[in-house]
Amino acid sequence: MIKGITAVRQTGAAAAFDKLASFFSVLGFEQGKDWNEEQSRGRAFLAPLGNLEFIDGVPPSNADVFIEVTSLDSVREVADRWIAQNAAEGRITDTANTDWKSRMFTVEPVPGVAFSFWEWIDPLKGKPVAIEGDLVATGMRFAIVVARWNAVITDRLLQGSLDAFYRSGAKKEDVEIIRVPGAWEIPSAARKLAESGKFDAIVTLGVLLRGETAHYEAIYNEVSRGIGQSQQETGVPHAFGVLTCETLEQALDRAGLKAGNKGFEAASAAIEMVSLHRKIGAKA
Ligand code: DLZ
Repeated sequence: MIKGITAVRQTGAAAAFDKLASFFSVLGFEQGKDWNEEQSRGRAFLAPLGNLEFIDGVPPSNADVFIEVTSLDSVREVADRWIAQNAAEGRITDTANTDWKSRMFTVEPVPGVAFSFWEWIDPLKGKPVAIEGDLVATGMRFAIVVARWNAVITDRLLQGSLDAFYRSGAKKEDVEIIRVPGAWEIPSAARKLAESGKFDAIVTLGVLLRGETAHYEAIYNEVSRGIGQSQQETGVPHAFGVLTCETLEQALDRAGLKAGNKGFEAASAAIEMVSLHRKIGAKA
């Protein structure tokens, strides 16, 4: 019968609401449904697991929300950068060991609203035994191949990708943008860039509209096959950000309106895959 638990924080002021929303977005939380009523508005952030715990004894920090993560140092890097760029008044503690075999830091993106982030020190405790890429793009080089066809959409996808790269620490000079006429031309440009050896990953962005594209299936199959083949044969990760939609409205929704921004998601996948390749390479 019990369905879920929601921890609600009253932010007090619109500026604090916006700051907290921005902070939780950059950390990579999945966004839930926004709501807007006459008296109040809300923004939800989701985590795969949630539980309610009562503590009898000394609380581990002044936070009343504890967020377990699998890469505390990466989260800390993102949090430090966000505070430096957005909140001079924000506070963050040192990362320190706790008395329950874990490491933790506490951050106040807005003074008085504290969140503690922690991870198990014992890798077998709480954390799946898996190698995973991080979302830190510092020191990575990317190429974005973007189709001009349906530019009203692809420009938004491009902005989403750039947003993801820069927010994750990539430098402007390490992100190259390459424009091609249409989706059909994406694979050949992507292949050339991947073979150049100058990029750690390629992001491909385009839009195919079924209603307006003759031989839609044939074009889509060829574009996706070509991008996949380039990835497999060069070994360079290629993120797939080619939308296939019935209508322009549907495409707009996926380019930042209602259903996230697929350009942002593709760039995030590219960062994660570069990080993963490096980790696998270091282990081998
Ligand atoms: C020709 C065409 C059509 C009909 N539709 C699209 C589309 O929906 N999305 C897209 O990115 N490109 C389209 N194109 C252009 C082709 O991808 C290609 O650029 C031209 O056929 C020139 O080779």
